[in-house]
Amino acid sequence: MSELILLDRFQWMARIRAFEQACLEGVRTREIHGELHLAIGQEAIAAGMVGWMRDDDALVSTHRNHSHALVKGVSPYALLAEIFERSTGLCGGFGGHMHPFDVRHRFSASGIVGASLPVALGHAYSNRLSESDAVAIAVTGEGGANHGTFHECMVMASAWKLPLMIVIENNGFAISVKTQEFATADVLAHRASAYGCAGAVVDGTDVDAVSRTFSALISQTRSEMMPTVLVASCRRFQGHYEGDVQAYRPQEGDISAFDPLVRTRRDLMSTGVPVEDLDRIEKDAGVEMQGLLARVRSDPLPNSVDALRNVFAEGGEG
Ligand SMILES: Cc1ncc(C[n+]2csc(CCOP(=O)(O)OP(=O)(O)O)c2C)c(N)n1
Repeated sequence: MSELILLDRFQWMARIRAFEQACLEGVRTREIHGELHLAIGQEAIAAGMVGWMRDDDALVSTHRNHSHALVKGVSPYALLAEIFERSTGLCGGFGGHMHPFDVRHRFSASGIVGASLPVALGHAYSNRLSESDAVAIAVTGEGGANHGTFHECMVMASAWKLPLMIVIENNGFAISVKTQEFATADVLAHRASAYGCAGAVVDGTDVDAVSRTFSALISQTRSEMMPTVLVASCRRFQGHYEGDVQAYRPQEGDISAFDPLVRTRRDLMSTGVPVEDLDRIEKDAGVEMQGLLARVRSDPLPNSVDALRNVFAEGGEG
């Protein structure tokens, strides 16, 4: 594990955004079916985690999962192919964008809100049983943090001293429900103290702050074998899903002040990084993801004959 410099984190954010933009294209062309949930505006949270997770740490995410998959080491090509429903995808094109599953990188996600928590809890329990000091990270939205699973997992993880870290991405809305209608970021973090655990709040648009806070909490989870909760607040730039008309959303005007890429760009320029270098990083990220998209588009779709494979356990009796 190593400390990345801010420029590296800028590059990660640029790659995540370019990946999301490549997905956006698939909605416009109707190559992607069903709901697509993007994390444009939320890139600093995933990019701040880079360098602090070990290969044997598990990361379990939500319906809005692409950024987390990428920073956990999932191949962007296999992920994009999965989202574009190709047989070369991570799950052969049958999982789709909400259910990527990568055993090798200990990454998975679920479209069931609140489901990342018990799955991560299972990883944490398994780590404890095998006397490993690997950590399990559950990402959830602030809406998901209102589920019973959040509290049930905190009860069990604190009672059994399990290395579970919960990252709450507080993007302001759970579909159309404003966070401020039920909690503040502080209230969400204080929930950890009800279980005798540490909780922290961070500005999720400040990649450097996310990195520092995430690093401290994951180290604490690992060394103390106790759950922790990190609340990272940011803005969701897109609708809940692509196609959401967002009638519930007030006119927010210029939201570039909340754009983590704009903010990091400004910070880097103030330290003397030339604008051309930053432009090149963003351009290269776009070229990389458009290159993957071209590859994915020429890949075959899954064969319908395989639709029922890997659905039921095979080889059992009757
Ligand atoms: C158990 C369950 N209930 C409801 C839904 C429908 N649903 C999908 S996303 C979502 C809101 C999630 O909000 P939040 O956890 O804040 O995540 P965000 O979308 O803001 O990233 C809901 C209610 C679901 N997928 N699963």
